[in-house]
Amino acid sequence: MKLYSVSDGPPSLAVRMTLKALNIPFELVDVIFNNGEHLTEEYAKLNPQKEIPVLDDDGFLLSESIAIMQYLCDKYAPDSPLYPKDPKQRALVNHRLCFNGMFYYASIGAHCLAPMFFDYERTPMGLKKLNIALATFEEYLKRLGTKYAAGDNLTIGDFPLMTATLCLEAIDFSLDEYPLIKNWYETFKNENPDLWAIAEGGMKELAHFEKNPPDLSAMTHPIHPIRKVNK
Ligand SMILES: N[C@@H](CCC(=O)N[C@@H](CS)C(=O)NCC(=O)O)C(=O)O
Repeated sequence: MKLYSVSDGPPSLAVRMTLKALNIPFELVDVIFNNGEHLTEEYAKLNPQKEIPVLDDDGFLLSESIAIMQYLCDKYAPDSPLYPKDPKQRALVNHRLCFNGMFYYASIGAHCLAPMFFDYERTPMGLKKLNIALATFEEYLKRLGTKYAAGDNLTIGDFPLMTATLCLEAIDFSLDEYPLIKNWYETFKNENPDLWAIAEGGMKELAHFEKNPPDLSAMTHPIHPIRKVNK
């Protein structure tokens, strides 16, 4: 099994956490985002969306990090509490996965990551959306009242929420206004050091890029404006 992954990409890191938590051996193929390795026609054969990550399980190609995490659990660990079978418990895990992708990480990525790599400003509107997403996650944690995002046990629902939240740590965004998120984030780190070790590498890379914006001027991106660099 191969995972095409970018070393500081939250969706890739969430899949790597899943592989680690399930003890599945795999070959890690590093895709260098800053060189635009994912924008080639060769890469599009793996994933026509030209996004990272992609799983290649003996020729079975799967993109979309959430689908990959669900597939890994279903195929290799159907009885794992990481992806419970009980319909309501599983629905909550699925909710956290969807909430993250559609709402939480969507606003974190737009506010924290896009301006780190491309020619965008952080805007008051982006900050507003980010705070709405954080307040919503805070409320979900309050309503459920459990240690982890979808219950008292760790599930795959926690992984992408963690790898999204690490982007905030990378830009020194304080979680003081969101005590339940802060507590959940620290609990995850303390109780799952081997999983956090995977995420921490990405967080440190992002923290580096926050202070030293990468030079992507050799890249032609189909969507994002490339920052001009004075050489
Ligand atoms: N929906 C995708 C999103 C993955 C994603 O956003 N990957 C980023 C890297 S972290 C990417 O490939 N972006 C392509 C680009 O910006 O050119 C997933 O969850 O797998």
